[in-house]
Order: sequence, then C-alpha cells, then structure tokens
Amino acid sequence: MSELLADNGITERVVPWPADLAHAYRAAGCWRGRPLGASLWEWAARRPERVAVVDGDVRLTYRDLAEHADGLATGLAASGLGRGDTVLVQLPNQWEFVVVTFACFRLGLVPVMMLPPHREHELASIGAHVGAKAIVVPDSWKGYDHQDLAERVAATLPHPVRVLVVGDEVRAGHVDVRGLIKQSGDPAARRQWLDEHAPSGSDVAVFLLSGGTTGTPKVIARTHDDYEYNIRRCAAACGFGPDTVYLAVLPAGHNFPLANPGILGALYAGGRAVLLPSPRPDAVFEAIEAEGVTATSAVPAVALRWIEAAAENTRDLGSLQHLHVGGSVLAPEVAARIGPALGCGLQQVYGMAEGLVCYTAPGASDEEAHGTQGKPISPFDELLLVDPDGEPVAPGEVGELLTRGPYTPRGYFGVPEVNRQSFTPDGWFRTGDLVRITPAGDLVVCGRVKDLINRGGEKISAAEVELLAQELPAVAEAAAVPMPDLELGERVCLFVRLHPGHSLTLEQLCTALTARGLAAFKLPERLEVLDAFRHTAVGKADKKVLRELL
Ligand code: OOB
Repeated sequence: MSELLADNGITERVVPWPADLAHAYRAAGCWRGRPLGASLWEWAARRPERVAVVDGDVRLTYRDLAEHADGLATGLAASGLGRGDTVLVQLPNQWEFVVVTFACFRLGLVPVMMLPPHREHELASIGAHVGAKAIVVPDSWKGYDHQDLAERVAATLPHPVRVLVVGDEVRAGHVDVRGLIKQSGDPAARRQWLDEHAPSGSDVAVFLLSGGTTGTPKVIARTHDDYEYNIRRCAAACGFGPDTVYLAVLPAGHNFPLANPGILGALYAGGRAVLLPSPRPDAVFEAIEAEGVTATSAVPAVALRWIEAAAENTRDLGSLQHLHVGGSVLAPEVAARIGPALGCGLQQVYGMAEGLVCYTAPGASDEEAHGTQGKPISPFDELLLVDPDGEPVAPGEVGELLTRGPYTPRGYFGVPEVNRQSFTPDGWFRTGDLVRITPAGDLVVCGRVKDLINRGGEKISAAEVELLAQELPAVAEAAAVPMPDLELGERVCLFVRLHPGHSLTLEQLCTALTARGLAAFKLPERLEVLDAFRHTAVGKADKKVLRELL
C-alpha cells in the first residue's frame, strides 16, 4: 500500500482558527481531537448489531457500516488515494453515500459534497479549485448518464482523475465502488492499518459548498473537530438519542440533512438514518410508517407539499415527533399548519454551510416556533448585528449578522481575496443575512444583503448566472434577480440588455446555459429584455430598481 503524504498541500489553503482560540475550544471540550472515522468505530463498539442505515431493502448495522467504510477506504488507499486528496462526491440519497463519506473520513480523504443536479460547470470548476483526484458518481440517475459526465469533467482537469461508480453498469476504466466495499480480506487488519494512518482532529474532514455569491460556489473546509462538535450540539438541540430514526430526503450532501443533526447526528446518537432519494409526499409518508421515523427535515417548499398532501394521507405518521424546517424563510402561517397536518412538533432551523446553526427548542411555544429561527447551538457562538457602516445596531434592531465560533471557519478554502470581503479582519463571518434578536434571545431572519436567489432552499449565486449569460453573443449585460414565488419563495429572473441587432428568448437562453454545463435548478425562469440598465455609483446594475420592476 502506498505511503500517504502528509496532506497533499490542502492545509496551507485552509484558514485556521487563531491558536489561542483553538486552545480554548479544546480546553472547553468542544474539540476532542478525534477523527470522525474513529468516532464511527466508537459508535459501532457500543451497538454493533443495531441497524444504522436503511435504504429500501438494504439495512446496514453499525458493524456493517464501519467494516464497509474500512473496506472501501483500504481499496481507495491501494489505488493510490491518500490523506488530503480530494474527491468530488455526487451521489443521491443511497446507502453507499454514507459508506463513501465514512471511508473518506477513515482515510483522511476529503469528500467534496456536490449535489446530484450539478453538471460540468459546477463539477469542473470545483474539481479544479480543490485539485480533485477522484469523482464518485452513480452510473445513471434520473435518466442522466453520470459516468459520462464524470469522464467529461475528468478530461478538463490537469491531472489524472479516477472515476468511481456506484451502480450495476460500471464501464471499463471506471472503479466499481460496491466491489471495493465488499472486497475480501481481514477486517481486523484493515481496521488496524486505518487506525494507524488516521487523520487528526484538526485535519479537514469535508468540503461543503457555500450557497455563495461568487462566479463559482465557494468551498468550506470543515475539520473533524469542528464538524463533530457541530453534530454533537445539533443532536443535543434536537433531543436525538438511540431511539431516533431520522429520515433524510433533502440531498444528503447538503449540510442540513448531513449534519444538522441529520444523518451524522442520528448515528452519533446511536439511532438510525433512513435514506430516501426524493421528498415526494407519498414516498415520505410510506417511509415514516414503515420505519417508525421520529424526525426528518425539509425546506419550507417541501414542508408545504407535505402539509397539502396530508389531507389525502392514509399512512400512520404517529411516530414522527419533530420536523426540522430551514434553508429559507418559513411563513408563520405555514409554520402553524405543520402540527395539525402532520401531527408532529416543529423545530425551525437557521443554518449555513459556513457554520452557525440555530434551532427553536423541541418544546418551544407556538410564538417562538412559528415566528423565530431560534437560538445558536453553542454557548461559544458569537453573534454581532451591524448596520451598513459596520457599526453595532441597538438591541432589537435589524442588522447584518456577523458570527464567529468553534464550528464557523475563519475563511473559505483557497480564496484570500474573497475572504477579505466575506470575513472581517478579526475573523467575523459576514452572513449576508439581515436578522433581529428578540428579547428572549431568538433570531428572526428579516431579509438579506447578499446577492443570491434562494429557490426553495437551493442557493443560486446571481454572479454565477450573470457571468455565464454574459458569455452569450447576444448578451451585452445581465442581472439575475429573485422573483417572488408562492411555491418556492423565489425563482431566478434574468434581466438582459442585448447587443444591437440580436434577440434572445428564455428557451434559447436556457439551452445555451445548459450547454455550458449549468445545473438545471439555476436556470432563469423568466427573462426580461431592457433597453438600458440603471447603474449604482460603482457601476453595477441597480438591482433594487430591477426588483421593483418585478
Ligand atoms: C442552509 O445552508 P446553506 O449554506 O445552503 O444556506 C445558508 C443560508 C443562510 O445564510 C440564509 O440566507 C438561508 O440560507 N437560510 C435561511 C434559513 N436557514 C437558512 N433563511 C431564512 N430562514 C431560515 N430558517 O440553508 C442550512 C444549513 C444547515 C441547516 C439549515 C439550513
């Protein structure tokens, strides 16, 4: 087996916490100095025969999960992948997602959590940014050939990239992930070898993607220490325990279903994670009944679909204790319908891949649960609300939320120039969210100052869409603006100014953006052609005027 390099150079592109704070977080017991792969074996030692992961007919016990992860990790190591190498992971919600994630944790490989709808644009730009050595994809998904996509992406990267495939139709030259998971050999010897070569708690465990406001999504490096703390505190905030059965229906690579408390929180607590690849109400209700699901999470648009479908529901949803709703604004009227329709409690979640997570308490009053986004999960979370000049606002006033803490990293990965804007010199992360804090200490999200579109919880960077649109020969200038929408909250409207003599329809625009590899959920759903744009003092399109036009 090849000797592993120290970290393949990623550490120098990660912004660390200041040494004195890191020391304080360790001393306070936030950071435990253990990699998440070792945690899995700890959990497995406590309850080896209990079911940990359910996907359709597949039921993995804690021991199965740990041994599968070790099998895959050693297979990946034998193929030359090692600590600090990065792997684009693009899998739907299926059991192999969990095994791949833990195999990476065991070996110190860093999974980059892509989403199934991502295409060449996202995979190639992020793959180049992190120097990805491998791509994990399903053979095909929703009729789309992901092996082909992975090959096209690999061809754009300057170094060799292994294509790892989950599925029955693994093409020649690609690696069969299930084959590696089930390889023979002595599990105890594998375990010992991996223990000896384990990453440390301060190493990067996972790369999450930021909702982002830049041309390509930003990458957030979460360490084993900080992510484990995040999982532990979220599990506590949601009362997760050994009886928890968590249903993951949102895309598992998103921080919310992955770790807030999500799949990893359920496993941390000794419970069970049930994976379902779609939030369709009938499938969700069936899974709740069949598996005795106690908690699940949804973005408001999905929660609304479930509420509306509940009238026709014949399944027994009695096991469901709590629904976690977050990712975008939940209207209080919708919040009030959740209990009566689904027979469960509501916990609102305000969180971000960059760190900070807030919950309303499981037993909160209606006023709090329906009208606020709750309190931070850690007493070490620092919050500061500032006005546009960066000055603190008076108590109770609305301001932009800045935050720091033991699981909120101090910068994005490898982009010092972006970091100078997204973080203050003393390390506060500018969330771009406008927030007020109630006298009881609960956050209420009131709006945002960042330039993105929140389409039912999916964040779309305005700049990303604009830059691609401006590559089209017809387009002289483009501005993407959120268009209010009853179902999804917001959709993308693109305003354009065309070059003289050109025309452009919405269909032509979408065809061209799709050809450039943009994920379908980012496509504009309305196009407005203007003769001229109003500009701000710094020469940018004045989006306030455009939003008013809508
Ligand atoms: C979650 O994470 P991201 O990284 O996709 O997006 C973060 C942004 C926040 O900055 C905020 O603008 C918005 O999503 N957001 C909310 C919200 N929760 C998130 N806006 C209003 N109300 C809420 N409850 O979306 C995420 C990560 C972990 C847990 C939950 C959500």
